[in-house]
Amino acid sequence: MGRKMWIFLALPVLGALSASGQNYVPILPADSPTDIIRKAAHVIPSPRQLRWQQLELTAFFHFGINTFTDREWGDGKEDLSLFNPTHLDARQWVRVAKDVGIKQVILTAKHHDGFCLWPSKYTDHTIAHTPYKNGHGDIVKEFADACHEYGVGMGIYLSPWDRNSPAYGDSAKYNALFLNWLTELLTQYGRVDEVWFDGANGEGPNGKKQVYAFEAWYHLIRRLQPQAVIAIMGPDVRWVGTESGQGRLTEWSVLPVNARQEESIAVNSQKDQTFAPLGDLMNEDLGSRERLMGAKGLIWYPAETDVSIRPGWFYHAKEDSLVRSPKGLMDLYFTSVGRNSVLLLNIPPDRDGLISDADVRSLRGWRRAMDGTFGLDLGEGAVNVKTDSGKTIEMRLAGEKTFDVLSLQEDIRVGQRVERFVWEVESHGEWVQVASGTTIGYKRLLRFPMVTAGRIRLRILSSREKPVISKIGLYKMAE
Ligand code: FUL
Repeated sequence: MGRKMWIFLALPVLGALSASGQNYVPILPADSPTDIIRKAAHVIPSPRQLRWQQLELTAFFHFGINTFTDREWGDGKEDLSLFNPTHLDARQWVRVAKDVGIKQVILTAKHHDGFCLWPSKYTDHTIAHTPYKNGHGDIVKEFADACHEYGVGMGIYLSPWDRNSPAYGDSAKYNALFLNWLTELLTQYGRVDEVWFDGANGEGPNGKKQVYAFEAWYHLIRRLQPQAVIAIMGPDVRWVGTESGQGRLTEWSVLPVNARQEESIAVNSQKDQTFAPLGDLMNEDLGSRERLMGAKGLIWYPAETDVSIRPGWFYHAKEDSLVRSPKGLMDLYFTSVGRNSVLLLNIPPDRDGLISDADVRSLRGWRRAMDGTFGLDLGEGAVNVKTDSGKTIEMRLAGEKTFDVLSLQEDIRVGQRVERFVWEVESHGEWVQVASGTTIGYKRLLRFPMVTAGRIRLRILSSREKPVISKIGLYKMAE
């Protein structure tokens, strides 16, 4: 369930400029393939995208009427008297997340069933009509206050698809309502760092045809919470294309832009712009040289890997034994953050309104494994013995070291450039290849059978302009 729908309409809005690179760059008819690749090498994240990428770990809290009906998608006809989390403690949710190293959390303020976790003035289908705190509760507020108290980024998920609202399908009316909801969420709860628009829509062939006013939504968000990234059906953060937790081995953050936006560029030049990329985001290849050649422009559009700690997105008691293990969570880290993506891990609160023990245990085990693995960088104290025009980086370690994990990072503030590399260690006077890969981007993690060596080297076999590696780390997996 939950395959995102990709109807890319017009998505104007942002675009940070810096001295050397741009968040968006047009491709002109006269540009040669070499020009295009040079341009691609200089597309860079906006400040809000950079901040988001550096978080690495973020979380989702799926919580709502589905928690009480044991469903994944509600139909909007739920009896709201069922909603009564008696021990709800949003501070516990945020603490659990923070303790495991998660830097930003997103709450499903309204899922597809239309139930609002805050007492919106614009619909009756809200928490105000539940037994929770006798109708005086506001879970968005409890959540936001906890985020701000603990210094964890706060994000809002607001489902465009709405199975409850009578306005849904009356495009103008629903879009106005949606703007009202957004305004409430963006003005009543302090700083917001991410707004998540789900592409999922289960309307069948005879369903309601709602045309979303994305541009108006984006402009409102930029005006009210300019630091917030807009994810998925949005310009700043792209869905990785699967809910399995497996990012691509070749993951480019620089993608072709939808051609249609050329007009907007002209009209809005000098303004904050944003564009959606062309095509199917589930495709294996989104940013290869071949892909870029046909583009009308290039944008920075990085991947977010959303995945649940349980089989479902909402809490179901029957899934208590199916919570991902610490090892499973570690694997997710490697296949998301380790593949140039941010991890968005869903941890759904239960009917009491708490993250359940099973999830907490697993998360703690994962944290221990993370600390045990990444707490000590065996590359510390290494001396750079050769850097040949950025293409070969050779280092002498501070003694012989034994390791089985390599972490590579590009300085994405200047762009994403590496296309292919090999990783070698010196053994008995000879260079032996232990790993290889394609893209690096913000971070690339590689695992390989344990090796012991005193000299190591990274050889970049192919790149777009001069690669800029910002960090090489060596680690040994914790037991
Ligand atoms: C999907 C939705 O349909 C799921 O219920 C969940 O919210 C997931 C994160 O996105 O598209």
